[in-house]
Amino acid sequence: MRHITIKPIAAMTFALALLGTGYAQTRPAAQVELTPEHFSQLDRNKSGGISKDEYEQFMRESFQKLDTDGDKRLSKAEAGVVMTPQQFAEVDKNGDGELTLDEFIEHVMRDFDRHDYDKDGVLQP
Ligand SMILES: [Ca+2]
Ligand SMILES: [Ca+2]
Ligand SMILES: [Ca+2]
Repeated sequence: MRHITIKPIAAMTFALALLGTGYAQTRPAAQVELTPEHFSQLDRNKSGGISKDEYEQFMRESFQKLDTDGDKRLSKAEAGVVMTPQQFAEVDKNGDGELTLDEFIEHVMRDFDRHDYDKDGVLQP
């Protein structure tokens, strides 16, 4: 399968796990690659790029899917489906052992910015 040449975006792998890609029980999240199918699920308006809005929207939905008990926080167990304990610690800014939506979004949007090399607010394949 042809892979789009976006560098694997660390935080995006959290979300890709939720797209049901035969994910990471067997391999680390960092090795999940962005396939054209993933890309098109993120590129909702089919503009050929993933805008910040599209990315954030997708991540908010991902957070809700991960939050299986619906308390608006991700416990280590909930987040453990898609991230390693080390990643969890990075996202958990205040170190209280749970991820709020704010912590999660802040982390993933910083990741977006880091990969938006030309700083136009859109990730292109
Ligand atoms: Ca788009
Ligand atoms: Ca929860
Ligand atoms: Ca926290």
